Amino acid sequence: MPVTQKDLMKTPKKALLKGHFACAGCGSALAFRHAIGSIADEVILVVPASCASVYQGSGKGVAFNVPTVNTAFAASDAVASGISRAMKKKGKSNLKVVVWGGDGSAADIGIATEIGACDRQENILHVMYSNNVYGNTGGQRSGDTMIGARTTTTPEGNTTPRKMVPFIMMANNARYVATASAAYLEDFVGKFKKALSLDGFKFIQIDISCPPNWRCESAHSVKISRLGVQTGIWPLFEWDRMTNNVVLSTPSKKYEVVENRVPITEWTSLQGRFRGITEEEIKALKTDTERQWNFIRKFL
Ligand SMILES: Cc1ncc(C[n+]2csc(CCOP(=O)(O)OP(=O)(O)O)c2C)c(N)n1
Ligand code: SF4
Ligand SMILES: [Mg+2]
Repeated sequence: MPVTQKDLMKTPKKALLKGHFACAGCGSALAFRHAIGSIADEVILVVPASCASVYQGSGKGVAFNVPTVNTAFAASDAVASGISRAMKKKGKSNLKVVVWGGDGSAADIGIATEIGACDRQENILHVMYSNNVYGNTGGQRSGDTMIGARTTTTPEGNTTPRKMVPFIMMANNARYVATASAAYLEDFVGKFKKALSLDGFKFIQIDISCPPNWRCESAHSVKISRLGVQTGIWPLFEWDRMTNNVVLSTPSKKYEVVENRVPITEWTSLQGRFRGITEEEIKALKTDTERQWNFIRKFL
């Protein structure tokens, strides 16, 4: 059943308490509150080194209101696999094991253990929240950084196409793969719940705005995420291994048609990370966006 705005307002339990350390306008914290809040009584969370290790708070004031295991960067899916197996042995298969980590671990440093867990069909859900950089350590380029983005390690603009992690997970036989956006939380929470209803390895990448690293206004956080979808930069879809079909999600349907898309410059102009972007870089960004869409079209 689709999740509605009303359901979001009634998120059963607060998973993220007052006093968390996330920046104002953090899309990851927003998504966390609704997704993890919707299953707060039945989740065990695994967090690789990331902003989430920090924004959970520390000491007596810890803001994560769910059982959480913090792991080394590359180990999260291995740790989650162990927990999932142990819970099954104890007869507690009702507990959902969720990895909540960034793009730095999911696209780069942790991808080996992630693919390993996928290959073994471990019963876990990996949520990759993507701010397109190593945010926690100062905003270095990750494998998921977009063309043209100025990061601390690509001050003149990133030149490499983004690594398309959802397609990597499809190719590695995940049970369920989806993309989501912090601007469309009903869609995200619906996919999150669907993923958790399935056995095996599930993967969701969620696009989240990150005001300090995207150098944008906190108040523009949701607007920028929405434009990410409307410009076609971030197509929302789900894929199920049983059908091998991609289903475009409602917010993205219209934007498969290039002529319907909002110009990319409406999205770049709100973000300091694209200040100084050239016509050539915009062209390359559009080409890379179309590369994603062409991949999706093969499965429609
Ligand atoms: C093996 C290893 N390399 C580097 C680090 C330092 N480190 C901690 S968090 C982090 C950035 C994580 O980036 P990402 O996964 O994208 O999450 P974000 O910080 O953006 O939320 C880095 C480089 C580390 N903890 N371990
Ligand atoms: S740096 Fe970005 S991802 Fe990290 S807490 Fe701040 S807004 Fe969120
Ligand atoms: Mg990141």
